[in-house]
Amino acid sequence: MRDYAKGRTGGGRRVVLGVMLGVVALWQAGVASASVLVGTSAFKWATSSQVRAMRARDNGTVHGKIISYRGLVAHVVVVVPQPEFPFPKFAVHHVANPTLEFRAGATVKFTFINRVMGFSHSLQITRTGPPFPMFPKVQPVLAGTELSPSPKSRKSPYATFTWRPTAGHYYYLCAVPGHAEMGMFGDIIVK
Ligand SMILES: [Cu+2]
Repeated sequence: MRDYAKGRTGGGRRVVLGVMLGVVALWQAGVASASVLVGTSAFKWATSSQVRAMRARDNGTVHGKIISYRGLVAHVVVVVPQPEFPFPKFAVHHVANPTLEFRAGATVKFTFINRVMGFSHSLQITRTGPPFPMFPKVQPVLAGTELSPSPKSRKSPYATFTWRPTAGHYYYLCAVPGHAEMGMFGDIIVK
């Protein structure tokens, strides 16, 4: 980390950026190998028409920024949409970072799809709320995915997992460094 400090004072912004990217790469490698989440399936690949079909299965109802799932089986399709700039975000029914409402005891089936070329994202559920630091400490993660690959050959990576929540206030967020810090998260209300 000495190079990092030197780069800061010496005006070597490239050194700082290089070190930061290196740290992120190491962190991603560590996450990929060290933490296997219960209920997480490996990422698979979907064409655009398959993504449309998956999105059509979401059975939530939109009320402004809230999406409510009243049934005992909730199908939630969370997409990281293009374009993601200026800040990365999630979208459900094209609502950015919505509040998700579920019934306690429901079976909640998440599908997470990353549509952003060249970038990795994840979807994790935790009891820890904002503000999130650059490296969010959100253990234990209650459910979620590993870091996704980025889309390739016109196909988007997607992963599914199932969560059976008890009543409470939860959060979903992206665990890629800096993303939750920049607002890539939302509330989950279970009652
Ligand atoms: Cu992200």
